Amino acid sequence: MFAGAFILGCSNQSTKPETVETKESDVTNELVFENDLENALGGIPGWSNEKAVIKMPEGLTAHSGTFVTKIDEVNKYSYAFKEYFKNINERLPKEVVISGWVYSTDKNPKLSIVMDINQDNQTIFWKGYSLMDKPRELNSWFEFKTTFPIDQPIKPSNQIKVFAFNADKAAYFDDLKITFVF
Ligand SMILES: [Ca+2]
Repeated sequence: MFAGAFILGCSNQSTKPETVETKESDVTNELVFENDLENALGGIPGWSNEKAVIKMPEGLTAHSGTFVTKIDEVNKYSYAFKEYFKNINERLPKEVVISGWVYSTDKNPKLSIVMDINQDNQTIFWKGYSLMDKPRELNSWFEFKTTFPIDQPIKPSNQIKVFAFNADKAAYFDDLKITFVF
């Protein structure tokens, strides 16, 4: 669509500014936070729980670089995206798209991605996405992606947390991506 508009713009100068405006409004409709975990231990605004960040154990390969976030039956919560809506954007999101890569050494039937929306740490609502609800290959990286609609009223003062949770045995996550759609 953009390519077509661009060709039109070349033959007719007056259409050019319109094309640019459309493109910009498309882009500002989304805000993306990506994290490959490589710099997580140094502290990144909007992300927390650095104690769940490790170097991928010897003999295993991280999805990117060397750092990942690990959960198991003892350390239940992964490295997390945690931020107030007012710090993310002046508008409130309509949906949140969460994607990344997961590596599980065992079946981990309850392994999930959770989005928790809270006010002063009191959950207003939360949504979960089960990562192992279909047969998955163990000991290899696979990509996940889920979209959580914001289908209940939220306020700028609410906080959103996104994290992985509920592993009975080790599970590793890497290259997390949180996309806010406005
Ligand atoms: Ca990494």
